[in-house]
Amino acid sequence: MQDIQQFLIALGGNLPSEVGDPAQTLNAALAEFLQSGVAVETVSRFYRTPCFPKGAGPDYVNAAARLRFAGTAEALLRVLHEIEAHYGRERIERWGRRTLDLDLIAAGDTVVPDAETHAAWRSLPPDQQALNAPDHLILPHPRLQERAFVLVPLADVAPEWRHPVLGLTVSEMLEALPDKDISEVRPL
Ligand code: PH2
Ligand code: MG
Ligand code: MG
Repeated sequence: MQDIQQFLIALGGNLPSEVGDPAQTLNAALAEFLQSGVAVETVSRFYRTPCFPKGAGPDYVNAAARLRFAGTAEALLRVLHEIEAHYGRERIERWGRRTLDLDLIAAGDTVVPDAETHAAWRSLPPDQQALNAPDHLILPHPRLQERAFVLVPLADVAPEWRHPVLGLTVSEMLEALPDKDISEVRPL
């Protein structure tokens, strides 16, 4: 059996699903992990966050969780996609609206697929970010250090987790963001 690894995920949604509003959808999704052999160690508070990019859709509810799972990052990603599908997630628009988005943020301190590819995705200019989606898993998530809607919830569950490429903890990455971005992320 494989080693049990610690994984960090981000949860979000800004459209109602068949189980209710985004907060109800996030709770229902979290309850499903155990059936897939994934242990949910800690869940953050839930936050209301303005949609990024601004104006692309209604406010999101965002959260983060620390998971333990005895499988690969790719296997966990399949579980995330299965759970998303249960809540009516349709992969049409990349950024605007979704009932449930489960993003794999990190698998311990592993860098996937390699440091060079990671650097290329991290430095993608903003106008290219909406056009180019990686077709393979990139870990840690290449945009996590820029987004208050990821870092604020993550600071609830893993403030000391250190980014294996940037060398900064979650708390340090959060401190580097503009105060305005942080103040827009409000507990529900
Ligand atoms: N997710 C996106 C696009 N925009 N905005 C907020 N506030 N929260 C999100 O989780 C989010 C977003 C793509 O997954
Ligand atoms: Mg997302
Ligand atoms: Mg996603």
